[in-house]
Amino acid sequence: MKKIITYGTFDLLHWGHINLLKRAKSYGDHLTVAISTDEFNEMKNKKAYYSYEQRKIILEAIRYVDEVIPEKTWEQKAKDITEHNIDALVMGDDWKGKFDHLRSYCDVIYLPRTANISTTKIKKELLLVNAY
Ligand code: C2G
Repeated sequence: MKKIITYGTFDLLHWGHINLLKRAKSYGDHLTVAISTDEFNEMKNKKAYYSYEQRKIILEAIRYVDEVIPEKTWEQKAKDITEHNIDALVMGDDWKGKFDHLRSYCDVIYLPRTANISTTKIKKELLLVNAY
C-alpha cells in the first residue's frame, strides 16, 4: 500500500483544498492529512475560523482522506513519515523547496496551487459583501 501525507490548516474548506487532496491521493492508496492544531496555527500566524476538532470532522468526511492526525510542530514531519510508513509527501507549490530535506525519508512532490481561490480571499470578499 502506497501511503501519502500532506499538511495544512484546511480552514473554510474550498475547491482548491479538494483539488490538492484529490491529486495527492492519486499518487497512492492511502492519504493521511496532518491538520494544523489551533496552537500551531498561532505559530503560523494564522487564525482559523473553524477549530481543529471542527476541521478534523470536515476532513474525515472527504472521500480522498483516509486518516487525519494533528500537526503540532514544524519538526514532526520526519517522525510522521517514519511512524506512518509514508512513501510521499505532497504539498502545494507555494511550499516548493521547503521540504526537500525530507527527500531522504520519502518522495516530495509539489503540485500547482489552484488559482483564484484561498481562505484569505473568501474572508476578504465576505467582509466586503457585509460591509454595505
Ligand atoms: N492549496 C492549493 N490551492 C489553493 C489553496 C491551498 O493547492 N488555492 C494547498 C496548499 O498549497 C497546501 C494545502 O492546500 O498544500 C493546504 O493549504 P493551507 O490550509 O493554506 O495550509 P498551509 O497554511 O499552507 O499549511 O507544515 C505545512 C503547513 O501546515 C501548510
